[in-house]
Amino acid sequence: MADASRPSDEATPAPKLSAVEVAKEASNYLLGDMPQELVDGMAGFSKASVQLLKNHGTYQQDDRETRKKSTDGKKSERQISFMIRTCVPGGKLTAEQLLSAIDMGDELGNGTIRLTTRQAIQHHGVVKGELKDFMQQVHANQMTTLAACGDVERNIMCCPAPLHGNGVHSEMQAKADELARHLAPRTRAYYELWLTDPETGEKSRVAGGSEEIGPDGSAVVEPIYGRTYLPRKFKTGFALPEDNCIDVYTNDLGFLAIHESGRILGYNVLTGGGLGVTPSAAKTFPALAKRLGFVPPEDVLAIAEAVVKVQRDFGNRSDRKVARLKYTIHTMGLDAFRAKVEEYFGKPLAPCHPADVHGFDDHIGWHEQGDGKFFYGFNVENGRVHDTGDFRLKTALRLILQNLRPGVRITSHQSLLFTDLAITDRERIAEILHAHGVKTSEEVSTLRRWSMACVALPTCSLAVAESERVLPGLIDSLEPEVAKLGLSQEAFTLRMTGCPNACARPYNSDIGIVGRTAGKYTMFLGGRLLGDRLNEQYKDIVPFEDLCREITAVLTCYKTERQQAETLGDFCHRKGVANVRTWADEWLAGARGRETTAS
Ligand code: SRM
Ligand code: SF4
Repeated sequence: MADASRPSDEATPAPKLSAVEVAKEASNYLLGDMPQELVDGMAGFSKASVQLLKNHGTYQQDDRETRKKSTDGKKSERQISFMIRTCVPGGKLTAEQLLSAIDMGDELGNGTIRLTTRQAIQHHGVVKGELKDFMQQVHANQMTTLAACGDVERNIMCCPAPLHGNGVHSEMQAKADELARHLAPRTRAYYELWLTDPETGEKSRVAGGSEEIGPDGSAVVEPIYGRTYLPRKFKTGFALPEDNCIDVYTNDLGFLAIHESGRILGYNVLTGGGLGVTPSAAKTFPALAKRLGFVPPEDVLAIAEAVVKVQRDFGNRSDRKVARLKYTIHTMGLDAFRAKVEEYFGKPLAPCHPADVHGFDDHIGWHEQGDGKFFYGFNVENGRVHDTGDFRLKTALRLILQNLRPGVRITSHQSLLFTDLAITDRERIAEILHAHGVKTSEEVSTLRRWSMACVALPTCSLAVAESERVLPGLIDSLEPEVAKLGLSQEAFTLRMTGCPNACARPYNSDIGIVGRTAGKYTMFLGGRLLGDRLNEQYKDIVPFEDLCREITAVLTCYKTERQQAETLGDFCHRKGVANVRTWADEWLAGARGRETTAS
């Protein structure tokens, strides 16, 4: 593939590199001082290593609640531990791999695991002294944490449905796997650091070491990324027009599979999606990906590589707030960006196929696979697998995995699909779940099923408000209100995050609730299940205690004024968020009046 020259810096001096860029540059392909720091007896790593570690799939964190407990006026000592994210391309794994991940959570983590909004697995609470053991167990499990975080291609998402009827899903899933392998970093640092046997010095190779030889005769370590990798995280996803379950438009790079008669003709290439914002920096914004062009299946790897390389060479390396691909496109302009991608790609891009997303399926419940077997979409609230009191989801999952040995897939809604089942397994699964105080998906309300919350407190260092720990309670109070309105069967997305970074994708949902400050949230309305429209701010600084009433007011407005079969998001968008607010505020004032009269 022809590689165009990088931008010239002859005319203007290059802006100062960000500290993360400096650390990457000095790291010798992501190794840095980590080998020494790993065994220095300290609880954590240096600032530079903390940045490099992300590319190895781990974040240094501390329990923020323990931090707060200092009462003597002094700064409390931070209890450092690590969050570790394991890649699961397209969410596909085996029963053994998931069982092992659950065991590792018990043995080395905080006793839980978390299924993420990008179909991966997170562990929390691993201490530094056990990081290496953890990574070796992940490797023994034939998985990797390399590039689960960091300035590289992250876990590639793909519709996980095991539908074998016409071959389209399997073909797309195989393409996503191929691309994940193609874009995996080749550095040997990962196995130098984590997989070297301390006694024999023997290394188990995971992804490393390119065979490519450069013009000077030396091996090219990272043929795609180069020495300093990408300016920022990079995310890719694969979806189908009739099923955008992975929210393809929120990815830096999206592939929408265009198919006819059971054959994928090619992919519409979408670029520049990304949701995170910093409210104090007006230059930041959420964006949905833009339609760039169409490629046949055999060009997917080449076009992805071209887009990645353009971002590598033209993305902002001095200001990380505006370093994602969406800002590169915004700065260059879409046409200039497309021209540059075509230059790297080596040929012009065909225009996009007119097809676009028109459906969405979370794959929850029982479904035929098309090969005589069945799969069961099992709702895991906020992706957290735990045993707490009478609710023993972790134990129930263990039993299902051990007894039935199903295939497993993680959805981008933080839930699970058990695959390759017989219909006779239905009763057995329900029995196991009920015996452990867990509801089947069929018993979970539509409202809860379509909700998501990010991790937030106590582990996330960026959280300003609660999310995972409070959304279940909010839904408990909303469920009777929704039932009273006769909307229990209505599917709409309710997504909550503990800060504006948007890890549960609140900005294209029907109702987005985003942490603003402790106990207060910004509400957004007017996105939709299809994921192809950003929502708009509805109200700011709403106390958590008011959220139930505020949402009930919006739903009452929807119930009263909607047109037939109109979804909540479409209704809010058509009526206008300001008009919904006026209506809902009048209703709330009336409701308060009625309460006063009644008392
Ligand atoms: Fe995220 C940072 C958790 C999906 C946008 N995200 C974080 C960190 C690592 C906090 C940090 O930097 O210290 C969070 C770890 C908290 C913890 O204690 O576990 C975190 N993000 C998550 C997960 C686990 C949320 C979940 O509930 O599942 C998701 C892991 C996905 C994965 O498996 O790879 C997760 N994060 C997302 C998504 C959704 C998506 O990708 O589909 C987004 C919005 C899409 C996007 O990228 O724009 C997202 N996370 C961010 C951002 C904002 C990025 C930006 O461009 O502004 C940050 C902060 C940053 O990068 O500086 C962030
Ligand atoms: Fe943390 Fe914010 Fe992401 Fe939630 S949205 S996990 S609070 S960074």
